[in-house]
Amino acid sequence: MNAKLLLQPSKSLVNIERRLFMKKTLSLGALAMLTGCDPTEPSVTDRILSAMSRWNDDVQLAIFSPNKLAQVYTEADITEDFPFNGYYPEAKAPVVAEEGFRLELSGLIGKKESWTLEQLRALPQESQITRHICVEGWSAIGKWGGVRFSDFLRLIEADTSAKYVGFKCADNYHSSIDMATALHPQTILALTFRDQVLPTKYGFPMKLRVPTKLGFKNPKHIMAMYVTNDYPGGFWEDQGYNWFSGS
Ligand SMILES: Nc1nc2c(c(=O)[nH]1)N[C@H]1C(S)=C(S)[C@@H](COP(=O)(O)O)O[C@H]1N2
Ligand SMILES: [Mo]
Repeated sequence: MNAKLLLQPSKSLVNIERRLFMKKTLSLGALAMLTGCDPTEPSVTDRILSAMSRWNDDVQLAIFSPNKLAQVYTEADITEDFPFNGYYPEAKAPVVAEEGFRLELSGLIGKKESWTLEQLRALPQESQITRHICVEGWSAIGKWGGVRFSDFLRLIEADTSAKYVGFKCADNYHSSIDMATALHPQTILALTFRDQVLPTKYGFPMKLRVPTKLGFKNPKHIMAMYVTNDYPGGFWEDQGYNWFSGS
């Protein structure tokens, strides 16, 4: 994906932004409904996103409602040939060996011991069928399974009063989310895609599935994570994409 410049928002989108602000509600689905447009249509997504990017991160954080759920779908809705995306072509996706793999933990975490995939698979698992929306103008419905992230954060005694959770990936990608989103019930440390071990292209060994955020805030190939109060940014975030990028 190219770090394309964000377009100027139209007047109507600015108004929508204002209306949403007053309603203290903003979800990707709601944006699509309010604009009356198909969020899968590229130019529309660009315009929605440009309006969202002007949104102040702190304001968004303040009005984020931690229990608002992203829409869930049925097995029949799952997109066949779910797209691959990365800042490189699919053939370059990093191949991480399960043998010897350990998820490394650091920062404001009580229990910093690393985790094997076996250990993560032994924790209670759940799955979700949700829509992934990419800033590049496509969306697709997928099914991911794994560990509810809030459960994991509590298990490792993360300081959940801290501001951010950051992720480092095998391909040098990185991203971060606010703690409210980390604790959202639909945020999961995904180990499977369509009930199979997460394939390389979709982020083996694991991906953070965050249905309340845009695709680029769903890091794949996670090798390490940390909890911090220092703003961590991210690969696309550092190139100008709105950090919050979600609902
Ligand atoms: N490690 C890593 N994670 C990443 C990316 C990437 O390039 N590297 N791209 C992001 C973007 S922009 C999108 S849209 C999704 C694509 O996920 P998919 O390949 O499962 O569709 O992964 C996100 N997470
Ligand atoms: Mo994306």
